[in-house]
This record gives sequence, C-alpha cells and structure tokens, in this order.
Amino acid sequence: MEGKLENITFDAVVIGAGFSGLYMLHLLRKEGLKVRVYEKGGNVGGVWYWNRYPGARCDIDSVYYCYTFSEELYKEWTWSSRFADQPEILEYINYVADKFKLRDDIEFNTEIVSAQYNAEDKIWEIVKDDNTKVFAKYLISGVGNLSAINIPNIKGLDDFAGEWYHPGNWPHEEVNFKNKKVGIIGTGSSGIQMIPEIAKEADHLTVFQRTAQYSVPANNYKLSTEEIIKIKENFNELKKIMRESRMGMPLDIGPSSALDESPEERQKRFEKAWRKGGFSFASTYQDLLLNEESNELAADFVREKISSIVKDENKSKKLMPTYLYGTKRQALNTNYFETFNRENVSLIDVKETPIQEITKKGIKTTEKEYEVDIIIFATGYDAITGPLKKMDIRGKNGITIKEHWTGELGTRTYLGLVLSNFPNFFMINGPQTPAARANAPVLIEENVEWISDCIAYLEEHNIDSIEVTQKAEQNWTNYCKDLAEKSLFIKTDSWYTGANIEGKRREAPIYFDGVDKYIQICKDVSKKEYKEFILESKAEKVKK
Ligand code: NA7
Repeated sequence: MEGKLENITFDAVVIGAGFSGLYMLHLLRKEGLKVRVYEKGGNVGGVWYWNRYPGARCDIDSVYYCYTFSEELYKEWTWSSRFADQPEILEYINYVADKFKLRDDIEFNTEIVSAQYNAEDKIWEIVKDDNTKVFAKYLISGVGNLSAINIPNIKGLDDFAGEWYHPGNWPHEEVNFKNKKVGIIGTGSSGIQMIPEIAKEADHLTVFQRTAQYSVPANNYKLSTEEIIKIKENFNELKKIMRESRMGMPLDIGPSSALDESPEERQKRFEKAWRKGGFSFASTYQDLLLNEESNELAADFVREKISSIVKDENKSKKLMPTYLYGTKRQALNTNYFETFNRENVSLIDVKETPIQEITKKGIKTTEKEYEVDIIIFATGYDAITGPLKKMDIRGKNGITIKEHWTGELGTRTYLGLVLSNFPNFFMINGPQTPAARANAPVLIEENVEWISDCIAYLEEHNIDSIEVTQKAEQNWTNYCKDLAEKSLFIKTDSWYTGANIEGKRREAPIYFDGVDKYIQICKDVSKKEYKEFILESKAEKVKK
C-alpha cells in the first residue's frame, strides 16, 4: 500500500464524526485508548452536517433521537420541538463534542482513502487523502447508512447552465430561490421535506416524480415546559423503554391485525393515528408489513386523505401511491400534499414522460423541455452498504469489503458489527442491524458499547486480534434473509432493497426483528465471551 509514513500508531482509528464516531471516541478514550477520528467534513455532525437543505428535519421525536448514555447531558439539553430541524440537531451534536472535549482527537477535512489489514503484525495500515499513512490496532467505521449520495446518470448534466444540488451535499451558503424556476427530481423524504419550503420562495417549482409516496403528517409542535420536565424526570424509565421496543422508541402499538377490527373501528384508529403524526400511523396494526390485505387497508386510508387534500384532479391522480404501504421508509410531511394546490407548483410523472436529458436550459422529458434555473437531485443514496463498498478497506489477503459482499450470499456480516476476514474491524450501524428501520441513536449507543466492551475484553486478555468465523457470519446472514423474506419490504423497489441504484444487487441487508431482540442477541454474544470468534495473540492462537 502506497502512502507517506506519518508514523503514528493509534490503538483505534474511527472513520466519521457523526453520532456514531463521537460516542465511539468518547468511550474508547475513557478506556484509556489512544484514538483518532477522521472526518471528511469540516466539522462534527455526519448526515446532519451535510443535509442543510430547506425543511431538513428528523422524523423521530427529538427526545428519543439523541444520546442517552449520559443522564447529565440528557437533562442539560432542551429540545424546542417534537421533531427537531437540522440546525438544532447540528447544534446539539456540537454541544456534545464540546462538552466531552471530543474535537481534540478529531481530524476534520480528512478522508480515509484506503486501509489494509497486516495479518502478520496484526495492525491496520490506513492511508489518508493527503497520502500519509497511520497505523491502528482497531479500525471502526462510523460512516452511516445514508452518506453515499446518488446522482442519476442523466445525459447532459455538464451542459446545464444553472445551479444544481443534492440534499446530502447541500452548500453552506444560503441558496436563493427568489424569482427562480426550480426543478426537483425525487419525492422521497428529502424531496417531501423541501418541496413545501422551496415552493414558498420560488417563482415556479416543477416536481419530477417517479413514484408517488405514502406520506403522513408529522404534526410537529413546540414542546411545552411540562412535557420537557416530565420526560427528563423519567429519564431512566425512558432509556429502558427505548431499548425494549421494536423501533427504539416508545410507540402505541395497535392490535395484531387490521383484519380483526370492524371498518368503523379501523377508520377511527387510522384517523386518530393520522392526527397524532410521526410513526403512529405505521404502528396502528402489527401486521401492516406482514399481510397484504391489512396493508391495503392502510394504503386506502392514505390515498383517501391525499384525494381529500389535493384539489386538482390530475395532480391528485398522479400523487396516488400504489406500492405496498410502508415498504419504503414512510416520509413525514408538513403541508406536502397541500403544496400541490399552489399555482406555482407543477407535477410531472416521469414514469409517464421519462426524463431524456438535462439541457443547457433545464430538464427535457419525452414530452417537453422545462426551463429551470436550479435543479435539485433529491434522488437519494446508495444506502446501507454503499458507503462501505465505496471505501478501499482490505482485510486478510487484500480482499475489499465490496469483494467480500460480492459472492453468492451477497452482503454478509455478523450482527452487522463485524466481518469474517476483517480482523479487528468493527462497524457501527452497519448492514444487517435494524438501524435503517429504527431510531438510529439507540442502536448507535448499543453498537458502540458492544464494540467498546469487546475491545476492553481483548486488551484485558492480551489478545491481539479478533475475527468472526465464516460460519457465524453465514448463519446471521441467513437469519436476516429469512426475516426479510417474511416481510413485505422485499417486494418493493426502495433503498432498503437496493433497487434504487442501477445495477445494485437486490437484497434487504437489514435485521427486521426489532431493536429489542437485536440488542438482546448482541448482549448474549458478549456474555458468552465471543464464542463465535477466533481470538489470537501474536504468538499463538488463544481460542477457536
Ligand atoms: P429516497 O427515499 O431514496 O428518495 C429518492 C427519490 O428520488 C425517490 O422519489 C426516487 O424515486 C427518486 N429518484 C431516484 N432516482 C431517480 C431518477 N433517476 N429519476 C427520477 N426520480 C428518481 O431518498 P431521500 O433522500 O428522499 O431519503 C433517504 C432517507 O433519508 C429517508 O428514507 C430518511 O430515512 C432519511 P423512486 O421512489 O425510486 O421511484
């Protein structure tokens, strides 16, 4: 491996300074390890550093979408609203970094371009983008699920005379939409959040939609002092409930099947959840993602809501989703469907009239050319596996993660935390965890604590390397696949199934059985002292 020697050896190198990397740094430092975090961005925050687009907001209640490892931190910080917006979340992450003096061990504006495990010396050799090399016993990825942006390969983008952006790489300077004609391609969560905001400012907004979405109202509101006091007082109970729940946050879960209630009862339940907002609607019945008949009942309810909101019949028809409800991540919205009642907003169905090319002046479909000053590609991410596959991380025998995941089994991990052939390499919120389907910070904390406990065990027992067996990895992968096959998710093209990226293998590398069960399984593995792993010291094999 090329690279100028910086000649620094760390105990651990962590990639990424988002929620994952920051907590990992904090815990390993507490264990007395010499740690360095490398972060491509200019500051802490991860996805919340990059996603600065108008309307960017979390879809999980802010009182759950935060760290719970420190009661003091939890009680010091007060969220202003039910769903915090991007600036507030970024402010929170900066506050955490300052409180725990994390910046001292983070190198910003630095990308890790490659890493190679040296099996003889049992050390990772890591190359940064300035071509210097550092060493570390442990390499830990905190790169997240949604950091590899997807810009579709549409002919002519280089010729476009205007500005263009992707939400995941939004500029720090304000983008001015006043008196501008704007085209947005994509109506996932990002598009749904920004469309109402940009429509208010732009002269005209043209939305290029490929798939109509089931979006439910966020019902965001300012948190009252009483609510905040109550939540803070119940910190310990809340922390426990989050870890004992399916989604990593408290939710009122409805009866087992939508088919067991009468149409009137169902309507009442759906209506109540719709008004409550957030993930309440998705939790009305337990079989919405298991039984197509139940699913259709929820889908019908949302379609009726859309048709009651959108006045223009043609637009309303185009906005009717037809895929299985909830099998793409359900986007929360604030006035999304209402925005299509504005005169300055038009809607193009690109399945009816596909985009042919980007021209100098705008976007050309099979029907006509739409002149725009700004194009926004709200076209999503090469999600879950994308960020790791893009990196040149090589385990034993020089094999890359991408190659490791290319075989018959596809993406394979053990607990989403480790890979066979990649000793001393750990992933936080990796593939085959419930992260993509749940409240991420809870899983981040659990993964980070698992890794930190594992490293403490290795250090205590003078073990130089840990590697999961291929058998354990295969069993976990098969288990995750079986769970995915039983759910309806697998039937829909989405970033969950990889079908949003041309040429990507179709699979759902997610653990679908809930946060509570996943946490328990991980805890059992550490309790049993890493039975599924090969532990070695430089001199001898310790255990098989
Ligand atoms: P998503 O949810 O993947 O949405 C991307 C959108 O872009 C979706 O509507 C896609 O249509 C559309 N898309 C993608 N490629 C194209 C092309 N080539 N032409 C037209 N339309 C296209 O990404 P988001 O950023 O909105 O959200 C990602 C997650 O971030 C979200 O789930 C939250 O967890 C946070 P499609 O539906 O594939 O037909």
